[in-house]
Amino acid sequence: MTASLFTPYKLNDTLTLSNKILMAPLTRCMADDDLVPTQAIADYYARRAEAGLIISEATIIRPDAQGYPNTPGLFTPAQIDGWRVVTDAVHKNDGKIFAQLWHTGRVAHPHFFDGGDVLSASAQAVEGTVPRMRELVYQTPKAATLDDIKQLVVDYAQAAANAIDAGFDGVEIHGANGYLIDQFLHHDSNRREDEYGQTPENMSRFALEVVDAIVARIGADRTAIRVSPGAYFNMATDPRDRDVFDYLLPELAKRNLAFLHGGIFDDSMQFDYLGGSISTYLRSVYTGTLVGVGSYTAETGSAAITDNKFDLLAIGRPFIANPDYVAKVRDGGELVAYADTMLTELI
Ligand code: FNR
Ligand code: 8K6
Repeated sequence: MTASLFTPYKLNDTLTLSNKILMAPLTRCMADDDLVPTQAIADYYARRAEAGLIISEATIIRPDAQGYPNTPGLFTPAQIDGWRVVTDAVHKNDGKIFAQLWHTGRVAHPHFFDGGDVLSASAQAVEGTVPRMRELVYQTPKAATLDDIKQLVVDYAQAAANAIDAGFDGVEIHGANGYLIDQFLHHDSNRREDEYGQTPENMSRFALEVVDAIVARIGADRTAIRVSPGAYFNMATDPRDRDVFDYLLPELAKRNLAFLHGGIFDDSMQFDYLGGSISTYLRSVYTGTLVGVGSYTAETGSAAITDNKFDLLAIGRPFIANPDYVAKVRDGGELVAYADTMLTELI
């Protein structure tokens, strides 16, 4: 029933995965106070090395990208050294690991970076407060100037180069879940009137500039991206967003990236303006390797791959509960059910 997951998958001439199960990126908020990954984090990922590919927890590209406590970074020498311990441990167990590169944009909070501006596409705040730190109310961001945007693109590319330096096999650009790149891609958060706003081409410009800068630094074979065409987290819905993704996705396909990954918690969610689920929509407009995700089991995910709904399956919460998820699925072992209380510990 899960056999389709256990054949190798060639992403490109550089990378072949040993199976089709990816570990989804999972923020754990357990880096040290300098945002350096610890030995416990290295051990946690090493235990999961049987995944065809691990995608790291979202990792911030620079200080003002931070929106949650103790999320790791990839911008200081100590952070790069800390990640090298992680990637060495994963490689020693024959695994592969990509870094997920993150800027939270308007979901950042100056509490984490000693004040300073919160940047977004436009001065449109997201409602609410930082999870688990309810006293921190989200602020109205500053609309990024053209100079800010140039610097952000440079900093994304530098973080990608740092990831390779730290021994990662590649990077996944976090363009999903209502964070900075996604804030340019949705009308709720992008009200700009310059060349980064209003039209699908303009609203896609920042995402494509980041992709192109990273590809120029580390190569398309080692570059992937995650996107959320359906607004569901930190973002309000606007049916006009469809046109933006109808433009963006074929542009991404032209770039021959390692893969495209949907950003969603439950792929059975239907979006009227996308004509179905996230994976159905992405499959209809994107021609390259597609990663499906969102409340799948190994059985339902394997069936979706057999039905050609997507090519690779990412598993999130079950991987938190079962470090040996892949072996259990392969050998028919009993899975431990995920519970939110497991987030306090790295098993
Ligand atoms: C997430 N998710 C997530 N997504 C992402 O792109 N970057 C991240 O850092 C995180 N962090 C994160 C933390 C926790 C605790 C959860 C539960 C989720 C979303 C995750 O990658 C995945 O899309 C969802 O969990 C849905 O997949 P599952 O869990 O149903 O297999
Ligand atoms: C990028 C991730 C930030 C991480 C913080 C922890 C997230 C915990 C999520 C728990 C799952 C809740 C699902 C809510 C999704 C919204 C769906 C409508």
